[in-house]
Amino acid sequence: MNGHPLAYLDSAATTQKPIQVLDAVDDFYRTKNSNVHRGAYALSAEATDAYEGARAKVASFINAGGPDEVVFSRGATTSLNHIAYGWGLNRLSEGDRVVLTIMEHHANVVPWQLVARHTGIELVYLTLDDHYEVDLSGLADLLDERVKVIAFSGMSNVTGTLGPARTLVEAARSVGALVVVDGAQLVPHAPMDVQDLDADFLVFSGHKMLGPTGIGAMWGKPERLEEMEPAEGGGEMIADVGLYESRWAPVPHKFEAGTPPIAQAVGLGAAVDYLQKVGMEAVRDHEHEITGYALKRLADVPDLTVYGPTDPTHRGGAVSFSLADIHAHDIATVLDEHGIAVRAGHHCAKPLLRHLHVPATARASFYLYNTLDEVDRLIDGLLDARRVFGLDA
Ligand code: C6P
Repeated sequence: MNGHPLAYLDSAATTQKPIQVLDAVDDFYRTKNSNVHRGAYALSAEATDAYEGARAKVASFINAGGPDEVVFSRGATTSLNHIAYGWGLNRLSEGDRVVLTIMEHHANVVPWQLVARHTGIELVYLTLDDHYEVDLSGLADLLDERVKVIAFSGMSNVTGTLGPARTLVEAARSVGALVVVDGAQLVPHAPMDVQDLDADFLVFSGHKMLGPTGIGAMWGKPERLEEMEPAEGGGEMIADVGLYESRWAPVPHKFEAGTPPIAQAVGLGAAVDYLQKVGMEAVRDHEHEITGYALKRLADVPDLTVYGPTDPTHRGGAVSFSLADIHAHDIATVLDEHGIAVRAGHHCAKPLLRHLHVPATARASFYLYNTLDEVDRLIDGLLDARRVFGLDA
């Protein structure tokens, strides 16, 4: 890239794909391509088996009670919209509260705002403290029967802050509220056990965990999925259709309207196989090492501010920073000239950036294929940015 080997430090945006995933998608299209749950012929049965097999793999990856607890969707965003519309719109009303955190991605803010427009519910935010941890000091005062949902990110895509899942699940239970965990940045990076997590819903995206784009999942507790209405209607999701009323197919199919992303699901299944073979503990430990090394080396770059917790074992591998008053896009441009890919901007987390009083940050994010050498190259690139923008003059 620009005359250098690519150092891809943007896995929080999307990850690279192993050959096993590419092969699985290719093999599906070459040998099994047909629609699922429809054709009364062998090829369609094979496609259906591959699609449902992928569901079973994803269910086992997060230790779900069974494959029917996993709904395939386009990704975390679509899953959160399903929950907000399918559950929130039908079950929330004026005076009810949804508690979010200031570090939420827009995907866990805007759908609730849309529900608020229709229902008059109130959105309430927990902020971050000076250590970039979710500030829980006001939580106890917030908790009353008005709180119906607590929805939070398992790991911030900007600061790497971990959502305090245990505390928030306990808090929600104490007032009978639902828990929605945005696992877009969590599920790809650490072992996940939904039975241990004990939330009501968990969402994530396949493309952030070595899988294809266009596929993701919503896990839900069986009773929640039963009581939830579909947010989309159409083929595949019905048991019967009359002129004025319809009945839904059983869970999870009632949430999968239309032809699903079949090859993408198969690719996600292969990604899950790959991650399980590596082992999620190993993935997590590797990222702790890289993130720890990055934080240590970034601390030595003059005029550089990191926005996020300092302990690499209690945070994710998304590391946002600014360098003096150089615009984040300019930093990314200089790094790009060194073959280093980082993201710059508001990272679809504008409330958080406002809270941090910065218009944009540069962000390096790591995954299992990144190396310490790439971190060294990042540091060299940042030192070059200092020279380019005259900070060393
Ligand atoms: N964050 C990033 O560069 P989708 O786009 O549906 O796959 O994922 C949405 C999403 C939801 N929650 C969190 C915490 C996220 O980080 C993301 C996606 C990307 O940080 C793209 S903005």
